[in-house]
Amino acid sequence: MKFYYAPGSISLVVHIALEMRGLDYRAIAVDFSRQQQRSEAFLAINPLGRVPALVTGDGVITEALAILNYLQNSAESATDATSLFGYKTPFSTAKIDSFNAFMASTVHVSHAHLWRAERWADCDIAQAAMADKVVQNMIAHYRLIEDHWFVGPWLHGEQFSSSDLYLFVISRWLKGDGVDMQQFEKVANHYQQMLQIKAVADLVDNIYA
Ligand SMILES: N[C@@H](CCC(=O)N[C@@H](CS)C(=O)NCC(=O)O)C(=O)O
Repeated sequence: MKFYYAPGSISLVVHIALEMRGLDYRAIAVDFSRQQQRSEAFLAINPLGRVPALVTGDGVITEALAILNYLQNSAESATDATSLFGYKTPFSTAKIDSFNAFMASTVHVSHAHLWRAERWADCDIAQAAMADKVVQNMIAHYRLIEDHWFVGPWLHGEQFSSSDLYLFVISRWLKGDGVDMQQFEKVANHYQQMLQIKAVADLVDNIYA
């Protein structure tokens, strides 16, 4: 498999999953500073010009959520299914999907209003107004995670899941968004817990430093 990623981006969610499962893949960096995500070569892989993208034997998969589900379904059919994807009941997998969809479609998008406002508005005043809402929105989302979603010791309880990857990666963006993670005690502890996982520490210290 070929895995297209960019440091600092949501691709870290998938990158950790690939590493934790010990899968055979080749990581290919997409250099945003050189606008490689808009190059003809990359647009042929993902016409949206975004990472992550995973090239499998069956074709390309885009969207972090879909790639995680693909890896999960592959693990279920494989004999080496690891504890990373240990939840199996319809309800528990739906809870994972529910949280991950919230992170992908709401929290990630709120964060992007600071960094990619040009996607939604051309006018400087509108872009500035969107940027001004980021702290308030991110705090509201994280309050919901802390008070409603978080079960502990992992997000959904005793069993680690792909939702822990999502929570960790987006939490890394809080500081840049102007939000102090320490106001969310469970999230801050979870962040430190995640850093104890070797695959996570290796990626964060090196490729995503
Ligand atoms: N919904 C997509 C979002 C992917 C996405 O927005 N990736 C960003 C990095 S976090 C990107 O590639 N941005 C490049 C650009 O906007 O030019 C997913 O969850 O995979």
